[in-house]
Formats: sequence, structure tokens, C-alpha cells
Amino acid sequence: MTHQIAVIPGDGIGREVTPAAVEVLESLEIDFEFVEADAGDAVQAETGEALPQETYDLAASADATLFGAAGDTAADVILPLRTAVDSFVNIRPAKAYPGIDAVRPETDLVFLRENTEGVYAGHEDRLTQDVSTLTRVVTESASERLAEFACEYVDGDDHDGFSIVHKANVMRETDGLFRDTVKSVADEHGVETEEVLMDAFATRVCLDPEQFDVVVCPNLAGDVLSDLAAGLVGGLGLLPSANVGPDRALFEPVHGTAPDIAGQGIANPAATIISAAMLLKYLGYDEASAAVHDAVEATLENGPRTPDLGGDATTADVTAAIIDRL
Ligand code: GGG
Repeated sequence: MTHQIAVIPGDGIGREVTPAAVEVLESLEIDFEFVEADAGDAVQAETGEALPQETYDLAASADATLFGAAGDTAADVILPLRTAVDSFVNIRPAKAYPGIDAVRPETDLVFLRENTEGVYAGHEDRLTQDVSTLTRVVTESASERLAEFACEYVDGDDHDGFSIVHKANVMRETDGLFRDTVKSVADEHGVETEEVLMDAFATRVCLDPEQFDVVVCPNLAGDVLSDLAAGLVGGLGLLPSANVGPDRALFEPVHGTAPDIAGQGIANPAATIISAAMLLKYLGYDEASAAVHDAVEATLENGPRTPDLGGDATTADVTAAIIDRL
């Protein structure tokens, strides 16, 4: 059976790390058909459209999508692409790998981020020259869908329960609804939860990440707190993610376009290659997924390493080392 994989590199280092992950997938004996499509700043400058309809349609019909990074056009690219796969949860593991000089080497977290609403739902207005507004949307149905997924996730992956991270003491209606809905679904499933205010979480996770395991949170909090966790484990070059929907999914590194290093061939491909390993698992290739994970871990531990991890290797060197270890 052939799996069609949409490949959307986006901008900046997305154009370097996405081909690296495709190279790794191509090195496996699995029947993939890769179909590449444009999205992002460059295609917008050329055509006026950041997300061409054919790119959206491809993501909406492919078995899975591998996405790179979005820059200034992130709101016009990533958010609709997540809608294309009806993705209601963004899974972001943040794990410290052996051999990496991490601030908190004991970190091993998984963020389950609400992926459709909150402040990223896009209801922004510029009322006058000096006044802008943003409407935050939280619904019971989206919170419930996330919570059902979280309950299945902790059961299936053998976790004790999850932390609900929110700011319901200030955003009483929106985060209040999120917290109450997630808690009530967890209670129905007999899944243990604790509540943590998101500002307190930011401090506590830096001081002692081991007190957390699975973290369920609203959209913006998940985006920001997972980047914070990237700082604990050695940087953004290490965090993969999966945007999962009922029938398809989109995989992307947590990092963005990194304009400071784009075009130099030195971007760390690890996050995108681990995202590709998550794609393999999603499609049922558990063994291949584990092999890619192991090869990335061995390469992070023994090198070669890109400059963000203190090495002087290129994206191509690291990709070749990972493929050699498969
Ligand atoms: N590959 C992820 C990416 O391009 N990140 C840039 C960004 O702005 N992300 C916002 C988000 O993940 O919601």
C-alpha cells in the first residue's frame, strides 16, 4: 500500500530540515509517495497567496503531511493547514536526550495543546490607529475533544494522569470553561488530574520539571510553554510535534524559520526527523519509528552535532549520520 505524504517545507530553515526528514523516510523500505507543495512568505511574495488552494487540498487529502516552518505568514499558513487535517490536538514532546548539555536533563514532558481556538482562532481587529482587539474563543466541544484524547493518551501510554494548565483565576469564562470541561471529562474516565496556573507552571517547570508529565493546555499556553521547555532540554532544534485529527495528521518541528541561520545549511534537522518518526508511528510503522528515534538519539549523543548543540556539523552531515545508524 502506498502512502501519500504531503511535503510542505515552508520558509527559512524549513526548506533545509524538511528535505532532511524526507531523505530519512526515503531510506526506509516503505512505499511512500512524496508530493511537495509551497506555502509561506516566499510564495506569498510571488503569488499574493501564502497558502495556495492546491497546498491546502493536498494536506486535506494526503495520508499525512510533513511541514517545515512558517515565518511572517504563520497565521495564514499553519493555522489553515491544521484546519485542513481537522487537527484538534498538537502533541509536543519535550525530552532531554542523553549527551545533550540541557539546563534540566531530567525533563521528560508531553504537551497536549488545544489546536483550534483560544487567541489563535484569529478574531483580531484594528479598531482605530491606536486601538486593537482580539476575541478569545473557548468552546466546550473543543475542550471536550482535547480532554477525550488526553484520557486515551495517558491510558495508552501508561501515564498516571495529566496536569491541566490554565489561567482561570483571571480568564474566568474562557479558561474557566476549558478547565471545568477538561476536568469533568477526566473525572468521567477516572483519570487523575491536577490543576496548575500557567504562570506558576512556568516557574515550577524550570525549577523541577520532573513534577510534571503530561500537560494539557489551551492553544497559546501550549505554544509558549513548550518553547520554554525547549529551553530546558537544549533548544528548539530538538522538539518535534504532531497535529492530530480524526483521519489525518500533520507533523512539524516546533521551531520556526530561524532567519538568523537560514540558508547556511547548519540547521539542526533532529526536530523534523523526530517528527517524521512520529509520522511513521501514526501510520502504523512502529518498528521503523522506533529505529528512527534510536538513530536520532544515538546521533545526538555521539555526534555529529550542529552548532546549536555546540558542534560544527552541517544539516547534511547529521542527516547522513542518522541514516547510517538506521
Ligand atoms: N514549524 C512550526 C512553526 O513554523 N512555528 C512558527 C510559529 O509561529 N508557530 C506558531 C504555532 O505553532 O502555532
